[in-house]
Amino acid sequence: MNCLYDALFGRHRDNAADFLILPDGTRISFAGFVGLAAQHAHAWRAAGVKPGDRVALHLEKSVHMLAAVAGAIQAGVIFLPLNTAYTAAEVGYFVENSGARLLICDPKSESILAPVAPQVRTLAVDGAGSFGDLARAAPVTYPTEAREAGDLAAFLYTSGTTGRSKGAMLSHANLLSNARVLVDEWRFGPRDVLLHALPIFHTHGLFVATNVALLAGCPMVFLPKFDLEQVIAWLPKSTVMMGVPTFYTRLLEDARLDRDLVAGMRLFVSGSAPLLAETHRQWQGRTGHVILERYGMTETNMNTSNPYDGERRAGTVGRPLPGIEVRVCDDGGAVLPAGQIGMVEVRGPNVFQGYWQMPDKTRQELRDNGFFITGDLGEFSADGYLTIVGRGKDLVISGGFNVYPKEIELALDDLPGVLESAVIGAPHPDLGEGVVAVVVPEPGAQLTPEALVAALAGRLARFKQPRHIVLRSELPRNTMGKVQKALLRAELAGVFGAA
Ligand code: MCA
Ligand code: AMP
Repeated sequence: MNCLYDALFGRHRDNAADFLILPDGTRISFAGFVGLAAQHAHAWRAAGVKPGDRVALHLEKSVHMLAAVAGAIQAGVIFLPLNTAYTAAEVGYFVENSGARLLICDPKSESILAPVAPQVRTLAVDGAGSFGDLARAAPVTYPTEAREAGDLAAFLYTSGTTGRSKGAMLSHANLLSNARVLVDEWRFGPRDVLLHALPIFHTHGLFVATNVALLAGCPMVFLPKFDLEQVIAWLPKSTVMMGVPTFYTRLLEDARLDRDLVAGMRLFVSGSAPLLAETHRQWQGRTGHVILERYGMTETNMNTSNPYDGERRAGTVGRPLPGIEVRVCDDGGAVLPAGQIGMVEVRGPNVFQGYWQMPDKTRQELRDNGFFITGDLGEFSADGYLTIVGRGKDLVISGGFNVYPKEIELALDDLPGVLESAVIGAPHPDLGEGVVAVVVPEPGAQLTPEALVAALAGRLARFKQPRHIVLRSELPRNTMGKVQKALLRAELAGVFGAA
């Protein structure tokens, strides 16, 4: 028994229906994909990986990457999907911290990543002796490794307010329980066609979108990334799209978006970052569809959702999903009534198992009674809709990617000539929020924003790098000496022209 494998893949062994539709029209059936997954399970074993080992994947979105993930689940291997935008230094940290036995990557990044992962074999997906070759040579069936519901399936690294990334440990049961709830709540069935333009190294694209399609037995139009032309071309042949708010704002900027284009669609889901009420309304005006906004986290998968039937209220993230408790608490953990703002806490089968080898961090965020302290500030309405009103954690969400200011500040402060820095998010018309750094040079240092960005290049993924840098002689501080980021946010709100 391997409940996650059996539910997502095993039962499709003889299913000849389409699972993946690629942009060039190629179709891969469920049964075909199950065979590919088995070949990748063999490849993990052939590469020396055992059940319970960790492996890291630094791969562009592809059928092979998805099959490597599925194969890891079948082989009982814990997988770490990594954002391909991460630099070698960032990948090195994840590999070392997780103790990953093997890192697989695309051929183009092999030479860059090999030095940071000396304890693992870096194998390309294609090419002689590669992981891909191991898979291609393998049989299309594999004796599935038994896994208990509580066994770990994946580590997803999430940056922290201290600047150090933490590996969120997700069990088979965490992933399966959430996917089941979402299939029911969003009425997924085999007649759906899911337009999939999200990356598959994060919860949204991998667990919310892909697992739901697998459970429902519906095909996915599997686009390599969000490409406006491709999305517009495939919308008429799809029934559901899941996206970050940037997908919706980009589509709204295109005159081709109208009711006819989306006539065959039944559902648009948004999440990972706040959807502006204005975007929600504009979308309804142009398409006649009301976007369904939901709220989740890496540590918990999805927690709340606006209803499928019933009012999808703009600016809110809806009600707690079935089987999941969501409460709003004061600083001491006492539950607050509707109408009061406090910390959002979550408990349920979806909540992760803790941070890998960080018991103190786990204790700080996961209460003994099972409630996870999300770091988001929220408020319930009298009729049970949750609004996320802000963040108790210092976090910027840029185009759906999380950027923790502390990590950027530590990198900036480390550069020659930088005395100190403060990083904030400012409203951005395309990305929701854009990263802004206020940097104080050391006396006499000649710094320019361009030189600072160039110096960060090898250290931080591009999406984390400031898109706007302001040089100042000092940072505003309160009487306790704490940097007043609220003042900076107010002052710099217009730098991207979106305030
Ligand atoms: C790309 N770039 C970005 C971002 N993405 N910069 C800031 N923020 C970003 N999100 C940079 C690139 O490095 C490049 O920089 C330039 O922008 C253009 O790159 P390109 O690849 O063309 O970008 P894009 O295709 O336009 O991508 C924007 C995007 C993409 C479509 C918004 O970032 C995306 O798909 N985001 C989705 C993220 C996601 O799945 N989040 C879910 C996390 P340069 O030109 O200078 O080199 S899971 C989660 O949050 C929870 C659990 C939840 O609730 O879902
Ligand atoms: P991640 O660490 O990538 O899992 O990001 C999780 C964070 O994204 C949450 O803690 C929220 O701050 C934010 N988030 C996700 N969905 C929404 C939403 N619909 N509205 C507002 N914030 C959201």
